[in-house]
Amino acid sequence: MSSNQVPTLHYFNGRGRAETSRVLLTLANVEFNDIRNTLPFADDGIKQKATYKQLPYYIDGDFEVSQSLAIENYIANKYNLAGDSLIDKAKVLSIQQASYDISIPIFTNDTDEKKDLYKNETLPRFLAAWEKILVENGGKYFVGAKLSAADVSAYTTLENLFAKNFKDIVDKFTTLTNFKSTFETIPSISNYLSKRPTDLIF
Ligand SMILES: N[C@@H](CCC(=O)N[C@@H](CS)C(=O)NCC(=O)O)C(=O)O
Repeated sequence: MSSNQVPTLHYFNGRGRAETSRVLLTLANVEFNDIRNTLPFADDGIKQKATYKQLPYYIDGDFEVSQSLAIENYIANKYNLAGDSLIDKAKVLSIQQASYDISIPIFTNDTDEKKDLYKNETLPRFLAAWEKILVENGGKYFVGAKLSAADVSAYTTLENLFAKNFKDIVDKFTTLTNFKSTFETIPSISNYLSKRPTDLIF
């Protein structure tokens, strides 16, 4: 692949809404330009190009797309990580969307009441559902019999939870914690994690 064919993922210097796409590309062994724009987001350059003037924004040859979940799905479909059947594709998307339901409140809950509800009710409910799905599917993969975008979304979400002081809650779900540890031993992932830039934001 010549350098001008390498896809480019524009985001900021943090995991945020781009990390799942970065990990998907890593798992698929796809070389990519990991562009980390500075904040405040200058009103020129990529901001002018991005559909909604927000990031992440993904460029693959002539194709350009906004919205993190659309980018994740494009990458997952292109590199056979989106599920092998119609039903598996729906199951993968269900985990991907649950990931956003889990992750977004970490950053947006702005009152003690909302934070308590999240910690005591919402998060345990979502994690219990994930534990059940994973156990019922054999404990190794969230969907089907091989790694998929569902596993990547679940991994990056669990990693966010560890980073944001919810490890004690995740630890109550042993299949999920084992899944996280095992995912980190995949050679391409372990290599990526060891070289990943330190987050400045998110
Ligand atoms: N729904 C969009 C949300 C994108 C979004 O809110 N991006 C933020 C960073 S997480 C951004 O570009 N902020 C800079 C700005 O709005 O100037 C997605 O998931 O991609």
